[in-house]
Amino acid sequence: MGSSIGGISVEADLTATHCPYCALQCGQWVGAAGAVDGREFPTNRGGLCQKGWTAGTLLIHPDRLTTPLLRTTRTDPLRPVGWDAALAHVASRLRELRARHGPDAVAVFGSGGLTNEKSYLLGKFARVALGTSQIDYNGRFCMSSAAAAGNRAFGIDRGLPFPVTDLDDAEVIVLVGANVAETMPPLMGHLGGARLVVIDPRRTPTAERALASGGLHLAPAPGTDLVLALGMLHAAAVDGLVDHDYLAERTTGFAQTWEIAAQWWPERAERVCGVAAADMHTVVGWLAGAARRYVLTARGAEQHAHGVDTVSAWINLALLLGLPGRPGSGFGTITGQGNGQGGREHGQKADQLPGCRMITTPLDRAHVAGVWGVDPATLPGAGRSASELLAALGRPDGPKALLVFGSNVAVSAPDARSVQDRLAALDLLVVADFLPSETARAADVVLPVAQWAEEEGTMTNLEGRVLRRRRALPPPPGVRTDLEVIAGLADELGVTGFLTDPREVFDELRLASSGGIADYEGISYARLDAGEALHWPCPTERHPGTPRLFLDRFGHPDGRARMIAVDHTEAAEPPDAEYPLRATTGRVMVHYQSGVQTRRVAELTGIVGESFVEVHPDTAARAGLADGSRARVVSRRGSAEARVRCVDSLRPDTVFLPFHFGGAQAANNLTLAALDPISRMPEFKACAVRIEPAVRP
Ligand SMILES: Nc1nc2c(c(=O)[nH]1)N[C@H]1C(S)=C(S)[C@@H](COP(=O)(O)OP(=O)(O)OC[C@H]3O[C@@H](n4cnc5c(=O)[nH]c(N)nc54)[C@H](O)[C@@H]3O)O[C@H]1N2
Ligand SMILES: Nc1nc2c(c(=O)[nH]1)N[C@H]1C(S)=C(S)[C@@H](COP(=O)(O)OP(=O)(O)OC[C@H]3O[C@@H](n4cnc5c(=O)[nH]c(N)nc54)[C@H](O)[C@@H]3O)O[C@H]1N2
Ligand code: SF4
Ligand SMILES: [Mo]
Repeated sequence: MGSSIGGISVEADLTATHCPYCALQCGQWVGAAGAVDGREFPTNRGGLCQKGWTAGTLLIHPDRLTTPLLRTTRTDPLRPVGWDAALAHVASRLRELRARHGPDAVAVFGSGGLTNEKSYLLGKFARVALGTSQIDYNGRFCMSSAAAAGNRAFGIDRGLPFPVTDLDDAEVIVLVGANVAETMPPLMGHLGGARLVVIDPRRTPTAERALASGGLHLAPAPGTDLVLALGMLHAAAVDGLVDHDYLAERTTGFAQTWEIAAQWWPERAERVCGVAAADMHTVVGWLAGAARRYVLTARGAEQHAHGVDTVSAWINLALLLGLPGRPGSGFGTITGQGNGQGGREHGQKADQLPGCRMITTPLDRAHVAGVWGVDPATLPGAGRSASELLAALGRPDGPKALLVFGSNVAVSAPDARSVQDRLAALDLLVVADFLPSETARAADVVLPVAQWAEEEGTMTNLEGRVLRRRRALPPPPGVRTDLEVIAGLADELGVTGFLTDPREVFDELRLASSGGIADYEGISYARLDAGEALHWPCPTERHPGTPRLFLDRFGHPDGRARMIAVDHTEAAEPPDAEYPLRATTGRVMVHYQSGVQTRRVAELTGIVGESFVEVHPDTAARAGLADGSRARVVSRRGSAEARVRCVDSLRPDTVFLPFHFGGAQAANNLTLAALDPISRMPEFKACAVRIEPAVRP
């Protein structure tokens, strides 16, 4: 690499890039042989978590896919094949299925782990080369509830409308369903000065930090956050803490919101969620009494069948106290995947086109069709959401072929066993990956692709800041980039106009996003490589970008934020006599998502090498279990094997499993695909289970 990147001088063989994993996008140096070091960057200040430190081992892992694999019947093993043969086979099967069943017979599943360039090209490929409406992505499982709630309240969906360094000076931060000490460890460095309130059914490491900061840990039952927010809203009102001037100047909808919140006095809310009414008064008092204060949500609050309303309830509280759009205060949601923000802006979502444009809006269609050089009438409409798409696979009216880029749905989708059945019912499953994920192992064709340190591109981190991913070393021989794979397939299908150079793809994306909500037109590789910190929207090359949104106005035409009247709904599957416990799921520090990558890193599996279930000791004893026993957790969908971890601080009615393991240990054998009516987010964080000793084989 050269001697200066972004104004930073570079050692001879080190490349300045960012971590492959989460949305914090910590700065990394990567050496020409794949060695990784922390790099000074505002989100991580030089530090990395264990996943980031060990990411380099996967570049040279023996399981690395280095040749396309193909089989013509599912009973055969996958066999190595050349690229020409693999792509020609896929294209001919796609043509055949399309001719027989129509364009929607082919579906595409993308990822918030893909660069902006890949997300954009995949969306274009689906709409232009395949002509299918059937595209969605794993961000549906991640940010969709937060995005929908942000859109309806603020008119713009940017996870954090401010840089994370703004949090450094906060006095009070309320974290709702966020375990950042494990999910984004370097972020804790930005929260250290504040009194923290952590809302989580479990006493997580983040909750421990809250207690150490003089704050509180509130432990609602899974799926009852909305009631807690209503109780706190009520407490704020009766304690005289409402910011009436702010409500009058900057919001609408208070009267309707209050009609519902008025019925949720803290003691009544306490009976549903289990958090003491006194604590509700305390927390709103802290928030109202501080000058610099934030409310942040993450997946614990959002991954529910009423996740959008739950986020809206927390936004309502933040608005009531006058936080959003004020310097030094705000509401935000903590985006999860590396490109979870950019990945949801550039057209992988069933209903969206690049720039957060809507596929159902004629002007939006016309703009994007113009950039793509096609007739707007040829663009398909909105397709099925991720869960609904997976549930339709192989059905008479559903897709017969699926192309997967960057997701391991066989492990990470709700009710994973039935998703595996659907994959098995397909005529054609194609998976592009660099490792043999559970989904890849089920495929007819596997296409080996480059990893983060082997490719160029851009990512948009949790702050809406666009970053450069840079190539430190070439991919192994035989491996192609996702862009080359997508363009190669388009070519085989006889469709031209698919570029493979990331910079050229980005320049096209800039035009497609121009004038949209997520406007990238003014962002260029040249500006990023010169070290500029560019947050979207950035409409022109002279525009400085927008690190802070909403300071003057919100995104709705009237400039006001909207309070949305929301009320409590019981979880889709409440506990009963047969399944008396609430199971919730989430993450541990050393594993990432479905675990395809981190389960292959010895340093990480040495710390957590198998699934576990956190159980209160009394609950364990009642089930004939003790710390260290092997348990079977059973729901109406299936069961998951896990080692018992007795946790005194856990609610006795709740158990917790990580979702990082597959097969018999998969937490998603238990979960259900009950979907939020607006975001179509599945209820990952609450299902009814019982727990019993594992039957010995
Ligand atoms: N180590 C690690 N880090 C990651 C990832 C990873 O897989 N591993 N993934 C990245 C991605 S894609 C994401 S989306 C983020 C997710 O980041 P987080 O949202 O912080 O992670 P989770 O563990 O899914 O959920 C957070 C907490 O929600 C709690 N919770 C469960 N149910 C409820 C509930 O009903 N209400 C409330 N208030 N809390 C509840 C859980 O106990 C858990 O501690 O992490 C990112 N960072
Ligand atoms: N029970 C439960 N289930 C959950 C959650 C939960 O909290 N509980 N969380 C949900 C959330 S928030 C998320 S984000 C999802 C994530 O779950 P998945 O969508 O399954 O994500 P990963 O496990 O990261 O799988 C990514 C796959 O793509 C590959 N990959 C990585 N980068 C690239 C790339 O650039 N190109 C290509 N072609 N392949 C790549 C990896 O090797 C891996 O096989 O899981 C969801 N599932
Ligand atoms: S916190 Fe996220 S971005 Fe930073 S090193 Fe860990 S996984 Fe990578
Ligand atoms: Mo996520």
